[in-house]
Amino acid sequence: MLLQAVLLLLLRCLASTLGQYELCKSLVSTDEGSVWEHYACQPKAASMKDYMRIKVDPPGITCGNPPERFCTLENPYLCSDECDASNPDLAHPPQLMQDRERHGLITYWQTVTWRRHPEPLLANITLSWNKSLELTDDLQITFEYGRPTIMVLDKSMDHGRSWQPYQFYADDCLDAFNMPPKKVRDLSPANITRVICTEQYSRWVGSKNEKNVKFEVRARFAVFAGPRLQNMDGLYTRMESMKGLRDFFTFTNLRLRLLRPALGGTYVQRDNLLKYFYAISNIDVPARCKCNLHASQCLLIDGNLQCQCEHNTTGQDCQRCKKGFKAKSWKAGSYLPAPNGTPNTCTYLPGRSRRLHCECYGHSNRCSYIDYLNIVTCVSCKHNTRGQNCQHCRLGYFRNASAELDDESVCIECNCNQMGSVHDRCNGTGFCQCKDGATGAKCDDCVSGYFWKQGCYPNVCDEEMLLCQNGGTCYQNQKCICPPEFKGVLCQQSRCEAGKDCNGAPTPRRSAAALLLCTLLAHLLATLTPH
Ligand SMILES: *[C@@H]1O[C@H](CO)[C@@H](O)[C@H](O)[C@H]1NC(C)=O
Ligand SMILES: *[C@@H]1O[C@H](CO)[C@@H](O)[C@H](O)[C@H]1NC(C)=O
Ligand SMILES: *[C@@H]1O[C@H](CO)[C@@H](O)[C@H](O)[C@H]1NC(C)=O
Ligand SMILES: *[C@@H]1O[C@H](CO)[C@@H](O)[C@H](O)[C@H]1NC(C)=O
Ligand SMILES: *[C@@H]1O[C@H](CO)[C@@H](O)[C@H](O)[C@H]1NC(C)=O
Ligand SMILES: *[C@@H]1O[C@H](CO)[C@@H](O)[C@H](O)[C@H]1NC(C)=O
Ligand SMILES: [Ca+2]
Repeated sequence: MLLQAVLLLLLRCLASTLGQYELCKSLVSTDEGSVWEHYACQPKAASMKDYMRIKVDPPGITCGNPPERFCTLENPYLCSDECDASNPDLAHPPQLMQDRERHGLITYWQTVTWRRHPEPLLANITLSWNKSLELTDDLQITFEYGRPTIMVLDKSMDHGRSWQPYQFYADDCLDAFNMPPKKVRDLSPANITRVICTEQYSRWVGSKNEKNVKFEVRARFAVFAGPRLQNMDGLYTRMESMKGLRDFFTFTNLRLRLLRPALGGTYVQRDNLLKYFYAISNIDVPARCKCNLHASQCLLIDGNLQCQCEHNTTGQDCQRCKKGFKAKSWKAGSYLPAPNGTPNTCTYLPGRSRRLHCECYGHSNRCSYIDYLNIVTCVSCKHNTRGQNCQHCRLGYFRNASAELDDESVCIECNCNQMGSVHDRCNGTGFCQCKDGATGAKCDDCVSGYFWKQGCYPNVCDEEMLLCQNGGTCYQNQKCICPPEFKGVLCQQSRCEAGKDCNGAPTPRRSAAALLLCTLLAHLLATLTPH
């Protein structure tokens, strides 16, 4: 008990220090002992650049193959820098956009220079996670040697099948995109999810002064949560009620379309195209796994982020109910009511069972879940019952019509006659299946024309059609008992029929006996007669 109390305190304590929605469940004590309480929960925000896959287009856009020289915008005649893909110290591959920089050494991906001007210098950077994520703070891209003058940030929510613009960036929004320039702080709660074009991150201020391009998440959150995000409940309440707000921060892929590099002024200097290119040293993606408020953990498994789903949900984003837990349709967890939200747990199918004490009509107290059939079934039904709910009679038994389903004598043995029936099973009213000639509910009788002798056999003789002939008598329909002169099943055959033996051998034998009898009689007569 003490241990449990300490554990409880620890969990409560953790819950209060972890922040909001970071626990899916905790053990609470009630009158009936300790039980788990379930809450809406979400994983912690993380630096998702560690998990992103980067693809740059077109092929050959990365500098260094062949090696080339480049200059800087501030001093276009200082062109001592070199990009060489075959030299690790001078190479600028894409992974340098996501590395962890040490000792203040800035590492960056760099493109070829704009040597084909006036053909535009275009590059795409596609970032993929193979997982739905939700932005939790500003997305930030750090450009070395100046920020692009025209750029689009796109997002996909379906693993790159479809894309939509997320934000437009240009030093002149009207000119580049025919959109009026906006800032996030111009947005009201009603149009916070509007896609805007901003000039804030594209104007030339010197390449060292301002390197970052942002997609503002904090400023958008602040519209609901206050300037220092002190009222996150306000934001979470809006997330529940405002259609599209949660989706606005959700993505599986991001794409940067770089459409024109930094120019360092108004015009492109055609005589020094070696100073125009793109270089990115870092892309910060603060986000959390989208688990629909059904998981507090998101782990890297076989190279992919996966929610560790609770509440009997499953799927990469906990977006489905587990098999066997589809009583209600799936629902995302809810942030409301604060502070713990509603888990919207998936539950067992009703009717088939009620949790683990399932319906067995008193013939079993044990159930098990059969995964591949997706059913809960009673185990070891007693009283000769069977079935998912012990609602049927075992083979060889039938339903007692005058007993309730939960009666111990609900099933009556069929008692089929072993000799007369095909097998020992009977139908719902106790009738057995009889062999030819057998009849009766239990098949222990014979139909007429049959006689019983360890089963029913066709009559050999009777008093109607199968009469014994020549004075024979019918014995229990089984055989005719014939007089000595006759034989055959119905005594139909005379023993003399063959002819010659009849007046031969048998007659002298009979005469001898008669002669003997006569002799004896004659003797008797002689002794009795007075002389
Ligand atoms: C960048 O992506 C867009 C959209 O898919 C495509 O139209 C464009 O051709 C791509 N640009 C490059 C340089 O690959
Ligand atoms: C994406 O993630 C899912 C689930 O984690 C996995 O089955 C699939 O193979 C992954 N796809 C790629 C391309 O990694
Ligand atoms: C958003 O709404 C505010 C006030 O309703 C309006 O002033 C602003 O122009 C709107 N912004 C956009 C981008 O439509
Ligand atoms: C999910 O189902 C199991 C039974 O398989 C149950 O023990 C558990 O408590 C359920 N989880 C929730 C959150 O209801
Ligand atoms: C059928 O059920 C009734 C009611 O429980 C019981 O009295 C009767 O004995 C049962 N019949 C048989 C053959 O078991
Ligand atoms: C069982 O078989 C008997 C005889 O064939 C029939 O009369 C009776 O209706 C059957 N009962 C059921 C429930 O099928
Ligand atoms: Ca870097």
